[in-house]
Amino acid sequence: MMDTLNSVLAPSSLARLRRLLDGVQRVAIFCHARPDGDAIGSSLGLANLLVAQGCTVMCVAPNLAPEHIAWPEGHEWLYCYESESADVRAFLPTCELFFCLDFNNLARLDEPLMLYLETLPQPRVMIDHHPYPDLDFDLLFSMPEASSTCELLTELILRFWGREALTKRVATPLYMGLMTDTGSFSYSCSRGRTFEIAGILVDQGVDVPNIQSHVYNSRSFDSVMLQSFLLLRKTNFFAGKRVALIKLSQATQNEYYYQPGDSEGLVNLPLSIAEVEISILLTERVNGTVRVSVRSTRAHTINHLMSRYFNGGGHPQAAGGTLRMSMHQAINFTQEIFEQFLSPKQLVVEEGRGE
Ligand SMILES: [Mn+2]
Repeated sequence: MMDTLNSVLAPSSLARLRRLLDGVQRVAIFCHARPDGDAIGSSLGLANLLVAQGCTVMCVAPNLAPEHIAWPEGHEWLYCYESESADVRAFLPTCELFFCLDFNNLARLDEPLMLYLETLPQPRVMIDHHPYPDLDFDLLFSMPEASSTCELLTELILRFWGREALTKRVATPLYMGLMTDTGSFSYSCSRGRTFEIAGILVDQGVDVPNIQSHVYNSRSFDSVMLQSFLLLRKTNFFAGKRVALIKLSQATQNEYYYQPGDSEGLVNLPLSIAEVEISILLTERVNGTVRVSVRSTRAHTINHLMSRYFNGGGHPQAAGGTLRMSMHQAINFTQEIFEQFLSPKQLVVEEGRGE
């Protein structure tokens, strides 16, 4: 596994990064739409490091980052393109370098930001752990074996800047992303190295209980009530309880004052039921599409199914997609696909490109 890391962080790539960073003063860091702990954690980790090196940095997320992950130091550099596009558009053309963290295809930025970014000439450095990276970057650090972008970024920092650059300000958001992308070290961490990296971050001074409490014990009353309501009233079980399907309609979102991030972790809950092997969350969007999020036990690989039938992709046991149909149609379609997927005569699912 060290060999994989050595080829990802090959001397030629590190030399290229050194040339790209040479004399750079202004940097923008992008993360994917509907940012999660790993997206925001890696962005703020790198931002804190570059600011300590004397750079001016803006972190750009396509949509608002939920509060439970947007708290680490440096969060004042975080901008949301949806609501602050004027500030973002004023800053980006003045930059010399762009970093793209926790995504590997510009489409993950959502259309308005993607289309704008495509008009800008700045070189793009990608650091990510999703499979099947797009090659439309000037420099790629891609490692699907890494638990999280935060893990890979920590490796890069250790090799490129050295351990002294890993201050508490840098290490804290990195630990947050490592913790959230592994479900508090319960999945995507089959390599000892993931724990070694966590250990290094802890030794750099991160306050583990404080991070845990910010992320998991700071939910709003409405979001916990929404979760309870959805499990009790809006979840279908089928294929002999092997599949759970949670339906989050616009009406329910309005009733519970739904905020982005309120459904974080929700899709994982049915998997705590012994019989459930696949859990699906359908979220009805204002634009008339339905967001599909899926988690599975290791008995199944669901990312290829998501790219084949749901215009999406992702990791083998955590993937997502989008359906352009009504909520009612999306429920029927999803149930049909997953019933077939689990039937003895399985659907033909070819290897597809990831999200
Ligand atoms: Mn990630």
